[in-house]
Amino acid sequence: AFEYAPAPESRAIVDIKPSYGLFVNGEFVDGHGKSFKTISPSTEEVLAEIAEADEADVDNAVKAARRAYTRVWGRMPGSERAKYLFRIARIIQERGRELAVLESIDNGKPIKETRDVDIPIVAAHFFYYAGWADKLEYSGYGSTPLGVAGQVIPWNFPLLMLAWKIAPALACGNTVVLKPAETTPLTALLFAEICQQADLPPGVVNIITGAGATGQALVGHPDVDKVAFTGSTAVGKAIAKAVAGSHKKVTLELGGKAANIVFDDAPLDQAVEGIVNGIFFNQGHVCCAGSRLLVQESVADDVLARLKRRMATLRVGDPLDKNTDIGAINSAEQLAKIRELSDIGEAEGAGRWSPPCELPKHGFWFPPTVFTNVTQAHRIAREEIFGPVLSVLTFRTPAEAVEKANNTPYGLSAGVWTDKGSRILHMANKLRAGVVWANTFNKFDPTSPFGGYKESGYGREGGRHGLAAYLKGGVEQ
Ligand code: TXE
Repeated sequence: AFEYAPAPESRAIVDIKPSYGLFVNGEFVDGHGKSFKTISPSTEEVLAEIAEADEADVDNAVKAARRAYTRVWGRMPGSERAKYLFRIARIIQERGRELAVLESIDNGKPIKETRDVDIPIVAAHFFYYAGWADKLEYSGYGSTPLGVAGQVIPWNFPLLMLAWKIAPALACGNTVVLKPAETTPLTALLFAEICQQADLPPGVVNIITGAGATGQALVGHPDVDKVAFTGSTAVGKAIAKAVAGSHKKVTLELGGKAANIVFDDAPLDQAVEGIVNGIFFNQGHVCCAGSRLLVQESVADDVLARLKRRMATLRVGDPLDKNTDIGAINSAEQLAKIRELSDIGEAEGAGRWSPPCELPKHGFWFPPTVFTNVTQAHRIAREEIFGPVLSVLTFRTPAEAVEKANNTPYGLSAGVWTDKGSRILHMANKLRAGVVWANTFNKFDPTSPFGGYKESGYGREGGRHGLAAYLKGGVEQ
């Protein structure tokens, strides 16, 4: 059992209002539709009542974005747009603590991640793309924006996914209507306030809240020129079908089942840290999570023993406690999915292990879990669990590692742990994954493109390549 220190990050620094409207044309307005509640997954308390945008609300937001594009943003010199993006980046830094606490409360992820990872990278994205705004002629994709972007994002990195979507869109001269996920709307709504604080012209950024139907209305709106989606593969396919044949340009960032491959010459303690980071970071709610450990047979027992020792030190609990490693699972639905797939793993004959772990009484929790003796036929080796659950498979030769790593419908990321530089290059060439990390994992940087192969989607976000999605001359990769 763990002893918890009282949460030192005080909730007092965030101001959660009882209810929120939609952010359209620079101000908060009431929606025509219904409303829904957002709850804290670590306590199950209701945080706020959120407007659910209907088709008329979506239409208003798209109209506001179109007006702002035609009259202001689409004709503003890049050097002027850059000033707004730099201003937003600086306000994010200034209000970083507030954003981090709010994100941890609404999403359930540990404060040390929101404070040290999510929010700094959010600011870094705005700084990075601010730098591109007046240099687009060097992008290789021209400098003509597309128009209005409709963006739908998931709940696992609410503010970071917002930054990945909004920063490049604005830098290129597009205006935006963005829909955050229904379980994590609060930081996007605080970002709307930041847009006001930065004096961003009304309508350049519009935030509309709601569930799948709102997202569907947004991506289907005839006056949206660009659709950017991050979420499940099933919804990504539905969106691709819905926009097929239209003028809309689409980028999709979908699921993953990444292999984290450990060779016998790897520095094993370092590799174990990478395995832990790969699957337990953000409760495993990560599209590029290293959810399949492929370990070379000769070191498998050793690596597993070290991994279990390390897992026993992970602290699960209050997201606002700075010592917490694993926070709350984002929703009851996601918890049910993780439980179901884990039970299937056990029923299919894999060996299940978690360290002794006393979970809080309220909220949604799942202990760090490892499955051994997993075969490629097992569902836990094939399907995205999106939780703190690792499936371990072994291999003998590099060729076998490649074959197993690529044996998945996905292709978002992979990790290679070895002391041999030539092996890293060999593996990186053979792995069908958009990102291959070498002797590290889950490293994100605004200068690096990110995106998938196969059912992990298409298009790239981040870096120079991330501009392609928002410029007329860019083609999907
Ligand atoms: O995703 P959805 P869910 C995977 C992960 C997870 C599973 C289900 O395996 O367990 O998906 O999660 C909006 N048209 N990922 O159900 O439904 C929705 O409101 C337009 C991986 O939460 O895809 C939300 O804003 N939009 C992933 C967003 O889509 C629609 C991150 C994502 O929700 C829509 C999240 C529709 N028809 C889940 N239906 C990753 N790649 O990181 C829903 N939405």
